[in-house]
Amino acid sequence: MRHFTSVYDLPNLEDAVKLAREIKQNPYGYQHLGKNKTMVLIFFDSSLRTRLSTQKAAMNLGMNVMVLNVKQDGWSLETELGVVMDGDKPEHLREAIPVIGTYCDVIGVRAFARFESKEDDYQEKILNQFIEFAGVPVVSMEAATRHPLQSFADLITIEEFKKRPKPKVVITWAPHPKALPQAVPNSFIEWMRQTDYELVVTHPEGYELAPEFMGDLKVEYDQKKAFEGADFIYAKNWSAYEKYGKILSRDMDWTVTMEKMKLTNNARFMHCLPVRRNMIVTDEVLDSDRSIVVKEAENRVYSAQAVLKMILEQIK
Ligand code: SN0
Repeated sequence: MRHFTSVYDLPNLEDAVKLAREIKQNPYGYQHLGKNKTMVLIFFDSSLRTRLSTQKAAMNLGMNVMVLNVKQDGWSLETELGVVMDGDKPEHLREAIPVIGTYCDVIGVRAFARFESKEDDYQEKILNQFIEFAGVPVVSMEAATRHPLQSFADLITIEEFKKRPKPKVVITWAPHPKALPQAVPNSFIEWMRQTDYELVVTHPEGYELAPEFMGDLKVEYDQKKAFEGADFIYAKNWSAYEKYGKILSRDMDWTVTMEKMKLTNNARFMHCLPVRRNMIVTDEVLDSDRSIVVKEAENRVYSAQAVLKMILEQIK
């Protein structure tokens, strides 16, 4: 594996989950791989878990890590090709990316959907410039359309907590005050569709996700029906794909409550975090033993470490 931007980059999904779980038992077993290797983490957007867990993963592998928060610390970067740079952005990605590439062996990059153009976001304009110009492997730490390190951690977590071989996994939309990207649900669905789990997607009308992620999956528009017999409830807000980036509903009837959790098969509650309490999910659910959001976040270290191990083995 050279770059990691989606589930399709993994040589084998089952082996990858096995590797991550093995690394969790023995996190320092591959320190020789990262000796004298450097990772740069570039953030165009905020982060807590991704920054710390990816850095921890790299350090567990013996790597050195440098972090750049573009908005706070770097030059404002121009991302459009062919423009006259007479505005407020002094540097172009076209130079910045290959320069960063000369300072490190692996680049991690976070660049959310910008909601200026659906085409630009869904063509992954920024991530693909990194892949084209970096000269070193690139790891997506949430791009415009996917968040693969999160989905990988989600899958590890479900494998750890599942009580039957083919659990029913439900991803539900929930209300939020801001317009959020579709990256987390897109990616979660993409990964879950690679398993033999029963996957159900539920959301209000108008929140249909891109066909390239949904495939032949049918939406269950009745949230309560979707919850029946579920083993995992994965909540997430996203903005509309069709009416791109729009908020069509703030309907608090979609908030995950303990009453709804009672419709499930003692389901565990999952969310990628950060989570808006009493918008997405009630305090009661989050503070109960149904919630595994912290265990899920912990697994971010091991998804990142499995990915970095596979990449380091290729660049040795
Ligand atoms: C991001 C998202 O893609 O939804 C990152 C999730 C891992 N979430 C947010 O930006 C939440 C911001 C907020 O205001 O709650």
